[in-house]
Amino acid sequence: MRILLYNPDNGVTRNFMPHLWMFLLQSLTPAGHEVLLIDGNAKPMDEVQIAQYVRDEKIDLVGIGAMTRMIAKAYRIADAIRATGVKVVMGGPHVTELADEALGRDGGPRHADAVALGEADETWPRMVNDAARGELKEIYTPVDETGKERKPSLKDYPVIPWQSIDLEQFNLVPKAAFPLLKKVGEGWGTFRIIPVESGRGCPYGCEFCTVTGFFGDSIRFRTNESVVNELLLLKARARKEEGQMAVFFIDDNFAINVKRTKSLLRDIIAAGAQLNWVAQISANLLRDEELVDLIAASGGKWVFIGMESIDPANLKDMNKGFNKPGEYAQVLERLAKRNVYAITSFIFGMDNDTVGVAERTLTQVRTWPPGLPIFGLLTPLPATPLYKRLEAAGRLTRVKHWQEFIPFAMAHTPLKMSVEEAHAEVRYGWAHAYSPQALAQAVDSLDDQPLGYRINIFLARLCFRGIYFPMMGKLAWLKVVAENRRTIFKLVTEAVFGRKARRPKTAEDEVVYEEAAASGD
Ligand code: B12
Ligand code: SF4
Repeated sequence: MRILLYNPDNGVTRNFMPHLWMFLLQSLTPAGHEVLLIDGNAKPMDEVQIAQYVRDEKIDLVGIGAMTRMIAKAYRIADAIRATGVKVVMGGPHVTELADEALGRDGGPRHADAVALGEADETWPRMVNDAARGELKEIYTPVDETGKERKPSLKDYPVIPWQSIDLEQFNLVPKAAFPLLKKVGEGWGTFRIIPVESGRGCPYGCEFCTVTGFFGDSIRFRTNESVVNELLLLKARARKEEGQMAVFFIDDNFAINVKRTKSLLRDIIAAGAQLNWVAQISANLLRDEELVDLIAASGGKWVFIGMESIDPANLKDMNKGFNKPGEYAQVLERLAKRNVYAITSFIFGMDNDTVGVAERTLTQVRTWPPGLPIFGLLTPLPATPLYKRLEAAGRLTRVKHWQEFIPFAMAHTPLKMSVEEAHAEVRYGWAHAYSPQALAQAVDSLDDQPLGYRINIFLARLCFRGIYFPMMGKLAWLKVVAENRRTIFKLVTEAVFGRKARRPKTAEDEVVYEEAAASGD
């Protein structure tokens, strides 16, 4: 069969990296079938285009995966494909929780011929074989011989052939940025961020999160050797294509077992498998100095920290009392000392939030080393404890909010603010953290870092801005470039003419500065 795996875009932002499930299922597909991949973030298609593609490419089976946020688009695409007579199977967190919706068993229209519940590493090959024989069933559940749910072990993780996979659609270097990036150094023809998992599962059970329910509260790890080999493959590819390759360890909590993480990082260093990497790690686990040393030495550049709130009462409500706002600054300083920075994620619209929460949060953020703050609204995702609590209390205002997806819009009313006030707080957060002034400050505060580093921070900030402010078209980008022209001019001037002597920070520096200025250095 010719199989197409498709991941829809969310219509608002473009993801900066491809989705792992597609490469994983491609690698797990039984021999004898050809698998094509389309990520709507990189190759946007509407319903008409995808139906045409399926006909032109003579596709026999389509697999679609989607988070709740993209499910409405996923269903529209699935409907268009099914109308051509081709079967559609769906998987991922949303249809796992609401299989009846996808199968049209809840009174609504049917969108999928079959769904894979939960992790599909072991069920996908069965689905493909059944589809090839024309015997596709409706529901595939990962169970053992006795019918008990079985989570796949990651001990025999497949080798994803990164050396040969077509990654053309996933190059992040925009052509317009070439001249600037060339100045930063050789090897910027491509820039890819590749998802790699080293383990699955998280026992913490935060109230709003799908993960503990979906992947389970017991944690499974790949072997160090298999992760290291994957990094070596990626490194070799980057060298071959004279490009940049970074890795996003998509584990929900990369350091959930600190001993294991340290041993993995040591093995990465020993094998010379370092690539620049990003990972999600909760703040409580970053108290360990040795861990942070190893993060930096193994290539760690950014850590995504789900801070959620600076209010301990909110954190307690969300079952995330292990986050201690009092130690956030210390944790970020510890990282920054090793040139590792943080993507700090906040949620507004929690029950103890009141008007002004965005400014109160930003006041703290401004005292921290520069990072990438992101702001979202508390969203009741299907089957989470949060959803169940709000539903039981009759507080959901849009019970099936995913069917009519609106970015950054609440689906329930918080206790101490109106919905509109919560929306305004998020807008305030983004507008003030990503204003041209804030971007310039972030670049200036890293004045003692190499130029390439500061350009990276600046570009990362520009891209992150696009999570909230639509930046999909050329016009939107031009506007942003115009607004930030001073910072761009400064960085470009430095790239072309070299760096001016820096402004002194201490009396001792002042002498050096004056001498440098006198010598024209
Ligand atoms: C990496 C990641 C991201 C990346 C983007 C995705 C990417 N390019 O990889 C980033 C950081 C951008 C991101 C953003 C967001 N994310 Co996210 N993300 C993840 C994360 C950590 C890993 C995803 C992953 O690769 N997992 C590993 C793979 C192997 O698992 P999987 O994708 O589930 O696939 C398996 C099965 O589901 C199944 N499967 C999946 N698809 C298909 C398709 C078919 C046909 C079949 C048969 C099977 C199948 O088979 C796979 C193998 O077992 C997950 C949590 C998690 N651990 O999964 C959250 C998660 C998916 N994200 C989540 C959320 C909520 C978001 C945001 C909305 C957060 C926000 N408030 O802004 C945004 C929205 C992004 C957008 N574009 O709109 C939720 C989704 C819950 C839900 N019900 O939809 C999750 C589960 C985390 C959570 N806290 O609950 N995310
Ligand atoms: S720590 Fe992260 S992955 Fe684990 S339950 Fe909480 S939000 Fe989800």
